[in-house]
Amino acid sequence: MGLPASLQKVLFMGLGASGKSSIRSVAFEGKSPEEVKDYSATINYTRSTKNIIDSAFQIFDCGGQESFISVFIGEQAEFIFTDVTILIWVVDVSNFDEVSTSKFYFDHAANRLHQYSPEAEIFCLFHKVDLLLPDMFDQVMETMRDYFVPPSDQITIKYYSTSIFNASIFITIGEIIQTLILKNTKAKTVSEALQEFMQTNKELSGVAVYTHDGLPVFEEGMLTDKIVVPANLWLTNLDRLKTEFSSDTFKTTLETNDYLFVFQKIKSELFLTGVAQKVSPMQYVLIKMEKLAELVNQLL
Ligand SMILES: Nc1nc2c(ncn2[C@@H]2O[C@H](COP(=O)(O)OP(=O)(O)OP(=O)(O)O)[C@@H](O)[C@H]2O)c(=O)[nH]1
Ligand SMILES: [Mg+2]
Repeated sequence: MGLPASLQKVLFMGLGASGKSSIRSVAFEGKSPEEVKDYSATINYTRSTKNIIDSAFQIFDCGGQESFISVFIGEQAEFIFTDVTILIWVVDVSNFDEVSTSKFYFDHAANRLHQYSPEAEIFCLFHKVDLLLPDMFDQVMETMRDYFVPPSDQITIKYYSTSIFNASIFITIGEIIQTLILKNTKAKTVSEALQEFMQTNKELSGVAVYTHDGLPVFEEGMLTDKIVVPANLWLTNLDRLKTEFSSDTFKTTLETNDYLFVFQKIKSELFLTGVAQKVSPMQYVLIKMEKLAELVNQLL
């Protein structure tokens, strides 16, 4: 394991209590939504690092109270916004009263980012969507998108709707992180191997590699969106299984009416998962997955 090629700086910003620290804990530290229920404000900012394959991320979780944000976009702007790879701006969509305040700081942050890290990408998360009434969802999202336009036409933003109480947070953060990981040679090799494997092994409908926190880092094939929830459930229970059987190697299958899922621990704190339609004989699927695990392990 060589030194990481470079440390990629990831900023989480947004108003106080919008959900930044919760997202960080759930998506990067394997916490359950229940464990982050009690709100305690981030003072100033926290810094943590996360390694995924050969990529290393330095995650800045910036406190969102106005006394902090105003300093980040003010006196400390150069320090905060220099060498940034991505900015993730979190907006609490259930808190209508503060949306305009969030946009005010967002514009400043986006401009600062453009000034100090012109190559950085901006992701805007409309968060806590679980608190919206289902029939309001589309309208609220449309309004939010129209409102959070970039402050200048040189800045582009990608928008997502998220909640820590469903798979959306893993899908979203996974998608954001995947683009960064794939800049790395080793990761690219793994991704290509998965692609090739899927082309020649039609018994499988989808394969994915997850971090042990539940983030999808590679996904290939048609049905990968079906994997995220079972993968998360499996990962949450894995620690208990490990304790009970004092074993480190686990392979589990899960059958539904239509699908067969296989979960398997591989190297580097990663998990290989696959989904097949039940028309494929189980034994075939298991053998293929075993082969794929071996292949990926060699590449990691
Ligand atoms: N309903 C709902 N609540 C959430 C969600 N995400 C976070 N929360 C709750 O919102 C509160 C926000 O907490 P934090 O994540 O600490 O907020 P923060 O953005 O880090 O706040 P500061 O550190 O003050 O900037 C917590 O009580 C979370 O449980 C979500 O997706 N849905
Ligand atoms: Mg916080």
